[in-house]
Amino acid sequence: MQFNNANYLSSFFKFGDIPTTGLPEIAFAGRSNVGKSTLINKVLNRKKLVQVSKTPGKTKALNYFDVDEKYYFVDLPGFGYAKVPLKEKQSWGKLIESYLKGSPNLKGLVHIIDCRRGMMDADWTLMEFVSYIYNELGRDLNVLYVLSKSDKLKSKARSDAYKKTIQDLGCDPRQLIFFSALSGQGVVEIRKLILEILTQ
Ligand SMILES: Nc1nc2c(ncn2[C@@H]2O[C@H](COP(=O)(O)OP(=O)(O)O)[C@@H](O)[C@H]2O)c(=O)[nH]1
Ligand SMILES: [Mg+2]
Repeated sequence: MQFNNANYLSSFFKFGDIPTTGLPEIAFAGRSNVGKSTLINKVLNRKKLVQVSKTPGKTKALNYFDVDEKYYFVDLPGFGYAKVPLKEKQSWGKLIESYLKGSPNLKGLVHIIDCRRGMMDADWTLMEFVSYIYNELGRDLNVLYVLSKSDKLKSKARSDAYKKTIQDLGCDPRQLIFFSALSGQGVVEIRKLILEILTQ
């Protein structure tokens, strides 16, 4: 298996507190409750490394996980939760902006989308935010899109959701993967793609 030994490193609330080690890292982003923590646990083959929250919008920090002492997985704060106060949303934006701008070792982003909902406003905001920042930097960021909770849809609805999201994103079908923590759909493929991104 690709990732054998993962440990929680630390949670950072300020970009300036993150140590610079030079290890390649990959970040995970998505709306609150989309299944981000569940996905990270599954990819790392761990049950409870990342806390699966029943209260959406609770994680406000950049949570770092050390993987095999070779990579970092970064669980970004969830966004798009309506009940979060504006001030908190703004501080989310600032933290993510300084993180994206100031992390030369960031190799890619896994953007998780609920397959039942498809691209929502908050997902577009994230996408625009990322492309704006990387345009300014004059670089590209590898993005892997994951359609989460695929067990919640029957096969016809699932294939409709796939087609619709490919169309919305205008991305290569290889960039969009279904995932289910219940059935295990997609996990092997996602591990492989993450490793490719980290070692590019
Ligand atoms: N049916 C189903 N439920 C899931 C799946 N992934 C996550 N969940 C549930 O969705 C809720 C939110 O998951 P969590 O990983 O905490 O989402 P996060 O806020 O994006 O980190 C939890 O109740 C999970 O058990 C999945 O693949 N299938
Ligand atoms: Mg979470």
